[in-house]
Amino acid sequence: MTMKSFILLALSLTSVHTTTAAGSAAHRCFCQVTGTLDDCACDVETIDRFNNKEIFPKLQKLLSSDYFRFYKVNLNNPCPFWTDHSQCGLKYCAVKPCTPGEVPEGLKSSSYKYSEAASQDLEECEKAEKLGAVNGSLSDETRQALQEWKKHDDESDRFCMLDDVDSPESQYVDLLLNPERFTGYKGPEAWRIWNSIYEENCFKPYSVKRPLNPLASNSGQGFYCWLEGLCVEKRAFFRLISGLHASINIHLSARYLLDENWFEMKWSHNVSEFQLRFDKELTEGEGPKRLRNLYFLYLIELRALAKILPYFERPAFHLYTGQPTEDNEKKKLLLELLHMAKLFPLHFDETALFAGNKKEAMKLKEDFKLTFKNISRIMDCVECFKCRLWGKLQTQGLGTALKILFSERQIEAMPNASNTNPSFQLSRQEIVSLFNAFGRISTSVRELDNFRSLLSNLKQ
Ligand SMILES: Cc1cc2nc3c(=O)[nH]c(=O)nc-3n(C[C@H](O)[C@H](O)[C@H](O)COP(=O)(O)OP(=O)(O)OC[C@H]3O[C@@H](n4cnc5c(N)ncnc54)[C@H](O)[C@@H]3O)c2cc1C
Ligand SMILES: *[C@@H]1O[C@H](CO)[C@@H](O)[C@H](O)[C@H]1NC(C)=O
Ligand SMILES: *[C@@H]1O[C@H](CO)[C@@H](O)[C@H](O)[C@H]1NC(C)=O
Ligand SMILES: *[C@@H]1O[C@H](CO)[C@@H](O)[C@H](O)[C@H]1NC(C)=O
Ligand SMILES: CC(=O)N[C@H]1CO[C@H](CO)[C@@H](O)[C@@H]1O
Repeated sequence: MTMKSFILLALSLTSVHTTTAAGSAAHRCFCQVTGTLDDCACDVETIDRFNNKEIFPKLQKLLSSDYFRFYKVNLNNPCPFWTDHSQCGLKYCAVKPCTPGEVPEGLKSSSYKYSEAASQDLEECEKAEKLGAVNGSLSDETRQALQEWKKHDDESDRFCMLDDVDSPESQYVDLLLNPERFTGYKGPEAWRIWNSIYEENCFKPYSVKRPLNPLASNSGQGFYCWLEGLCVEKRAFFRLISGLHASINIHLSARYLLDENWFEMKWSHNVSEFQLRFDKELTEGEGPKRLRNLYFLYLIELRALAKILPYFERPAFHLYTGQPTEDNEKKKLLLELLHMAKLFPLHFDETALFAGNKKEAMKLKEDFKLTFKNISRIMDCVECFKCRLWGKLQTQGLGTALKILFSERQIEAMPNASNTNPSFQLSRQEIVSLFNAFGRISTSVRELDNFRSLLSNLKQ
């Protein structure tokens, strides 16, 4: 055989090999990531189109604004469940808090008010800020009543532990400077977190031991058979957590540290890392289901955004950073985004959850809430600070979405003074985490498109 024909043959062989491998490599991750999603009336393709073309670009723009990029968080809460010794020594885990000069004046002054003011002033401030967003035509007695109600009710409405933003331990973090990406956090420490979430904080029939822990021997039993036996709410709970887990693992595969030299670090897609996590054959069939759970999570958060629209339509609501022109512009952008979310044709129907027998439903909701709160506490046990930051932000964001979907209170554009029920409220922290958490899920859905093409072009 001449050299030339050998090369030709080799080339044609590779290309044949490439097409089959390409088809199957993409297929093995995405074969089941198509069509109708379980427990809801929506399909993957509709979400892909809607997210990638419409939501994603607008949301990215919104999240780069000052209001949304500065997130106040306490990363120094001790782990309430076990003593964590190993502080993450990996440099990619470091979170760089903002120096005072980097935080916009408007944000700082309100935190100044909160942290420095005497306690009765603090109440005044809180009242001014929270009730200030509400129409001013309330009588003093109503205000007083609302204030009282709110203290009690906010807590009962919540799905999530919120950091004490007034604590001196809480700091602003610039999320744009601290992107969620590969950190190298893995092994027993990371598994302990996921394990305690799935094993101790997820509903499941007690008789079933899921072969989650990679340290334990794999019984070969499929994870998902036990899911069938659960009521829709408990199944939803698991799928939300699994969707969040999938999203985190997509991000670390999409922003993997590929190369590092004296001058720069190169972060980009690591296709084999993605395959290890989501390829059907490499994950005993679980990978594609995890990706479907990501879409489920997407639908839940999207529905919450559609539902919260009237709250942000209030004329008195401002994305306050102290720069009026920019603040108005951003509010306009926010409302455009929410209107877009509202127009999505196949929304999740949250009324299907916690329906049925009232007493049982209430109990179930209470359990759901307590369990989710506990998961938000577990985030304080994550040793890698960068992971802790995004873990806290995303559980808070999801908790806020659940609060929106399942609050007993009306979300209205004009609070009704003669209504004795206090109106629905969100804190700045809840707002920032809600949108940034959705930003993560939206980015993951977008990244799946990138991985799909990378896998199709795979040469090996
Ligand atoms: C809160 C938190 C945030 C993190 N953030 C980051 C980060 O920003 N950057 C980073 O590089 N690493 C992060 N990590 C670590 C990362 O998630 C993995 O734990 C780590 O990469 C090790 O991966 P693994 O392949 O061993 O499996 P893990 O992802 O640790 O999963 C453990 C086991 O859970 C099961 N499992 C995996 N995915 C799913 C799913 N979607 N649904 C259901 N079950 C599943 C599998 O059986 C798997 O063996 C974070 C971890 C935690 C707990
Ligand atoms: C909270 O989570 C911890 C750690 O996994 C677990 O030990 C504890 O039982 C959980 N508590 C509740 C009330 O679920
Ligand atoms: C990509 O991920 C795989 C699997 O984790 C790893 O073995 C490989 O070294 C990574 N590639 C690069 C360029 O870092
Ligand atoms: C305000 O609430 C009262 C009592 O619930 C109701 O009768 C009234 O119609 C409401 N007004 C508006 C404008 O919604
Ligand atoms: C019920 C209502 O709309 N009350 C007041 C809301 O605030 C505006 C502007 O301050 C007043 O004009 C309304 O009367």
